[in-house]
Amino acid sequence: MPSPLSKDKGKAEIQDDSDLTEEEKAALAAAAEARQRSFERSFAGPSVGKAGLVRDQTEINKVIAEASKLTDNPNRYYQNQVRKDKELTEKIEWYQAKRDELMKMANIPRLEAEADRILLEVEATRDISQTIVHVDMDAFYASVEVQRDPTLKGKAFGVGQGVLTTASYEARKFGCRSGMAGFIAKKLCPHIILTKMHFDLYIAASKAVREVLLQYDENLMMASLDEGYLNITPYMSTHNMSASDTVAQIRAEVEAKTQLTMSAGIAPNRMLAKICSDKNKPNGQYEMEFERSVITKFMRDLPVRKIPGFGRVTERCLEGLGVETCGDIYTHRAELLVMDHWFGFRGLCKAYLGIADNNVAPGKREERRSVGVERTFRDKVDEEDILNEVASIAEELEKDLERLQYAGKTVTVKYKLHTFENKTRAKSVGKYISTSKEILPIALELMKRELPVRIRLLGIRLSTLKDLTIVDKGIKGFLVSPSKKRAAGGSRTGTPVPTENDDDSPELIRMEEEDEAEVLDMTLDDDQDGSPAPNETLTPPPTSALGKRKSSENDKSHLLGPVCPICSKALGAGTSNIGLNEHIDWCLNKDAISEASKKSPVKKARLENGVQAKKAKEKGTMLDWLKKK
Ligand code: TTP
Ligand code: MG
Repeated sequence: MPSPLSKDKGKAEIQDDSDLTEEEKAALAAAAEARQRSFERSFAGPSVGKAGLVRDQTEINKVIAEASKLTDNPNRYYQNQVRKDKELTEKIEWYQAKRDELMKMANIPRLEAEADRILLEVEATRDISQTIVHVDMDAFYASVEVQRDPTLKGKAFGVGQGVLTTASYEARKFGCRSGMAGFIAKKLCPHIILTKMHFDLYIAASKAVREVLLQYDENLMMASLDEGYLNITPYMSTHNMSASDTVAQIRAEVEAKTQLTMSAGIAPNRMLAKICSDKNKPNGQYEMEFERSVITKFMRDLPVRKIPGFGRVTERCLEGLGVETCGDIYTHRAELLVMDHWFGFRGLCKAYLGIADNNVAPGKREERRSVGVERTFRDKVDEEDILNEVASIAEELEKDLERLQYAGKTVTVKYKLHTFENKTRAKSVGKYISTSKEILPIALELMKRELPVRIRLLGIRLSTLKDLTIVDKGIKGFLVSPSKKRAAGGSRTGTPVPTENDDDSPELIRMEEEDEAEVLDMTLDDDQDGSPAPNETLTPPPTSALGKRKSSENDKSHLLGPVCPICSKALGAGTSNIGLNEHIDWCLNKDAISEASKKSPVKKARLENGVQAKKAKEKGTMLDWLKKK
């Protein structure tokens, strides 16, 4: 990024600015301001882009940040946000430094040409033959609550008392939204009413909606209680109806049957349909033109955050690389291509082009084997702190179980030592359990036996599940795919560096978060998804340079001179490709080993055996690609 500040002066540590020029001082002030705004934004939560939030978000973020300072729990939440923000900032700086390092030796026109070639390849996969619809109920729990208690109609209210699962559109005008702590909602909207939840009612309403939808596509893909995907292509053709008429009819039927309104998006793929369903919310529909040029134009100005699967962390990391809209992906394609390993270039191309999966098929809820929550943090040793964390995770797990409608018999506590070793301890009980009150004593018992430990990840998982939606045959399969609301789906995976997913904030239920693929070597459940997220989400940040690798291209063209892309060393004019490759292999292994040795003796040993380096090579990385010339 061009900046009036020299690299060293740009560092936050500057105390004395007397030797700075006016331009440098202004740049510093702007950077500080941006940092503060970004920090305040970290309080905004995952549902920050929700329909109906009309109050100025910057203002809201300030109120939330201020209110968070005043919790009973002496600043723990606030301090945690401060820590996480700092770590995310470091992570972004690391990405920036990596980008600069790789770009220093890159041949930009050639990188751009390669990026264009990949874009063409991705473009060739575009399919606009199917009409996909995403439907999403408006303020779902809140609307059901109004049916239960009509006095709530027209009022600012939230559903859920400790944490809001949703807010009425009247409350959203004040900035109240899903995932927000009740006390913060009250700060933003002092007259807000907080109601209890009534899951049985939401499930019944969802079932009624689903019955209507199934008339239009028997392969209906429910993504949660209140949203789903349909492929209406066959229906349109057999009934000789347009997409918009079909969808208007669906919405009218749903409303007639349930007295609840729904919004819908019509597009050639699931990602676009989902984005579109939010466009005319509440009680509206939006149809994307099935035209390549219209779609790409639509994507160009779309903030990356609007892409399902791009959460807060991805948003900020991409922003750090100059990418705020999908159009910026193209502008920065050379940098993003060299960052393929961390950002998944093909996924970004898909976002830029508006290309995604158009497959609509019922998910397989019955395949879920467990529901779990994990959190990562900096090393924790304090026993009380660890046990508090267990309690807080158990509460979060209860919410996920309630939401996903599961109970289970086996409680597993998983932790990761500071040496990166994973341990799990499990205990089964004779009856199905699902509340924190039931899970916590077991989890505590399991964890207490392990103390003292120095850990950096903690998780609780419930398995041997029972599907609580299978009350009778009619409801079976009703929640066919818990997919999209994946964070709520339980799996929290972690990197050594905290991510948005290692949140111990009141953001109990995090929907629309990015795929928790920021994983080194652990995943609690593997039964997520069905999500339309087109992206390959971020791979591990700085401390996990050897984490998950992305596939890359097999291009044979030269991008760099005989300069090692890892250590920047010039290898001499006569160095052949074989010589360059040998050097890169050596460098990769050397980096891998030194990286690992800073962290884990176990990993170090594995790496020294060449296992990891071989794995990385097999999977293919940007570096492999750079090597293949
Ligand atoms: P959403 O469809 O995301 O929200 P909504 O239906 O309340 O509002 P909108 O009009 O914007 O679609 O979620 C559906 C329901 O899922 C919501 O009513 C409550 C529940 N939910 C949670 O429990 N936790 C969450 O974090 C979110 C976002 C939703
Ligand atoms: Mg909804």
